[in-house]
Amino acid sequence: MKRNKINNKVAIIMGSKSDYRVMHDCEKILRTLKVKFETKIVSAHRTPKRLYEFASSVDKKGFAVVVSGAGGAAHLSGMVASIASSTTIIGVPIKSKKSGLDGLDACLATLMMPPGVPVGCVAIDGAFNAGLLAASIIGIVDPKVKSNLEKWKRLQTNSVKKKPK
Ligand code: RP5
Repeated sequence: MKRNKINNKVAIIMGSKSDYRVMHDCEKILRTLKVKFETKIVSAHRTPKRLYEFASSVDKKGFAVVVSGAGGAAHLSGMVASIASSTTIIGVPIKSKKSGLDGLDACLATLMMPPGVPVGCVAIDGAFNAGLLAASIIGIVDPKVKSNLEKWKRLQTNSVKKKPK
């Protein structure tokens, strides 16, 4: 299929509404950097048909990156990576209150992908950094996003005082 447009959007997905308290951080930084995004609940275990439909069309809908957050037995990022054709998947392991494993379960499930099915994994509850990473990927094809990210980093650097008092 010949493409006449550049993929420059981010899809933010999460396994449950309860993950939004973390994934909201990704929305915040993408909004700041003026990156286009859409947010959805897609569950690997509870909505497998929705997962398949989402992941199989993500590339042709113009998404360059999927930021995918899930807790517990977090299969979401890996399943999206297994179905999507070329979109980059950044997984956010979420500390689920129900599992009692402090997010280590989701971290290992997101990280330990077999060769050939890559998922980039940020820290537990690291949705903010996932947004920054997504923006840096979009910045490769979108000069405005690249310059917004550069400016944001300069401001961050300038905000660090030299002395503690
Ligand atoms: C995972 O189970 C979700 O990603 C969430 O982190 C966790 C708990 O989900 P809820 O029971 O709060 O819906 O699938």
